[in-house]
Amino acid sequence: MQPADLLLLKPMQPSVMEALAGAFTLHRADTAPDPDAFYREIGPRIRAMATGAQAPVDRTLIEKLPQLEIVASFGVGYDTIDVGAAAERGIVVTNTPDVLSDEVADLALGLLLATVREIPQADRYLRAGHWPTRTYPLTATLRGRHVGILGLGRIGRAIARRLEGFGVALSYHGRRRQDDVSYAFHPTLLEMARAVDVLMIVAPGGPETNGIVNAEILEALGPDGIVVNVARGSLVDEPALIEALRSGAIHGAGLDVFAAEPEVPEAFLGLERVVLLPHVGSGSVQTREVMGQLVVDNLLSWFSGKGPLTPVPETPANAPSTGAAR
Ligand code: 8YV
Repeated sequence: MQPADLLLLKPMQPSVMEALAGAFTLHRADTAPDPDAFYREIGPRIRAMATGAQAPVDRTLIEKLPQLEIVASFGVGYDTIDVGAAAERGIVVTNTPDVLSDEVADLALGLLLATVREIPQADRYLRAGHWPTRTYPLTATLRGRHVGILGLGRIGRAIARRLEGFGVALSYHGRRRQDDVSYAFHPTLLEMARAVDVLMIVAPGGPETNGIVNAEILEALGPDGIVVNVARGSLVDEPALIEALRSGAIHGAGLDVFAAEPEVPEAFLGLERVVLLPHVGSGSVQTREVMGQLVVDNLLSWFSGKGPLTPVPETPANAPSTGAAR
């Protein structure tokens, strides 16, 4: 049988490229000299896509691929894929949940501690040779804090479990109360922001959460408030966050994600009480390899007739269960 035609919008990590090349006929949109001609010629043959958050899959693209059966995405967040448009066509979308939860949770804890105790700033202070002249200024503390988790999904729970060991109070806000946890549930984000002094953002991106961490929420966190975001930059009103940091409405922020990555608003760079990371939450060699393997395994499982391994919840129940028979 002919290997199925698979579209890549951008190259993926070498292990994934190698595995895909062994099982599919690959077509790379990013190296096509004439994109219109590329989609005219290749589009009708494409049955699969492998992609990631940095390469959006919108309705216009989906319409150019009439035979598309499956979009396998690298990463747990899939806010850059139009899952509604995919569902209308019965296209399966898969992501890579679970395999990155502990890695992202570790990073979230590191970023929280780094922000509260100013670890990168202290490192810069030592390197700049200031220590012999003056000891580093005293910092804020995690002691006695109350952490509010926005989005108690798989990663949010992994963060909460770690925080239990740090002896802080824990609350959460999300779409619904979860009966199997003892943390306090707040039906609104504002109510939670009033109750806590750390806001840990782990909810999915997309239209429902766009800009929900706004000036009112930041004000409610208060002058000791810390914001940590390991989810998507789109959840935060960045100009409002910059203003809150400048005015002292909150104390500090640790950010692994930004609204227009890899662009970072210049104003953040000039602020002292922020720790900025280039979206590295899941970025260890080991975890990225496992994520890549899950992308490949979803595609192989689909085309061998065993169905997708980790379809997103929006994938329609009436989607064909496998791609093997076509
Ligand atoms: C991705 C992420 O790995 O899983 C997600 O949703 O944001 C990251 O873990 C990253 O975007 C891949 O480039």
